[in-house]
Amino acid sequence: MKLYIYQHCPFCLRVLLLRGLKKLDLPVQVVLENDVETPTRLIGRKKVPILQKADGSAMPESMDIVRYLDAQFAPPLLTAAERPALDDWSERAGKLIFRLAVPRITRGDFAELATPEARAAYIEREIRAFGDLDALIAATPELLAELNPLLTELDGLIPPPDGELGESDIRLFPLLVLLSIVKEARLPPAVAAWYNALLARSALSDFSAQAQ
Ligand SMILES: N[C@@H](CCC(=O)N[C@@H](CS)C(=O)NCC(=O)O)C(=O)O
Repeated sequence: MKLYIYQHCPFCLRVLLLRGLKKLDLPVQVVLENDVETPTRLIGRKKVPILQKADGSAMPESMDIVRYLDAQFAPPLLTAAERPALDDWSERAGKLIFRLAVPRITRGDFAELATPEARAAYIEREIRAFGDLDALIAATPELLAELNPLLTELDGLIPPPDGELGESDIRLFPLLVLLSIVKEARLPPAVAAWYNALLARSALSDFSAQAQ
């Protein structure tokens, strides 16, 4: 099996989190942002993550891959019930976190942006999705002022750091990884404890070393 990803991609981070937590021996290949051919050959369109299975078939969609891998490699890890309040938070805060993180990711050090052509393709894709990226950087204080009350709210919702995990945790974690590229962002204590415990257990690195 092989997993195709972009390092910055929050959907890919869902699968990377499960892979890390379950210590799966699953090779990872980073696809360049201007490589249309590889994902199209596998799933007929330019999207990651993609899991290439042992039989050569390819599976798209992060949560499908997460469920498949969790079922394939016993014991199952994602045994906690859905947490609707957490999913609702991820839905609301996600849009804000994307607007903070994406312009910084376009300037960041990620393997999928390793060539000038790949970075240019990514910048073009994100300008199509988010508009003027410099304007988003300039709006950092306003975006953080909107996000901080949401982070305080999350501090009251977050499960204990050593608790049972479920799909809601898998959806939330990548948003906090994205936020780690925002230098001024601060996690409240319970959120930080949960996040740092998952980082340590999964042996993943976040983007804080290149925070801007
Ligand atoms: N619903 C998909 C979304 C995956 C997705 O949007 N991936 C983005 C990267 S974050 C992508 O590959 N975009 C490529 C493009 O649109 O060119 C999933 O959960 O896997």
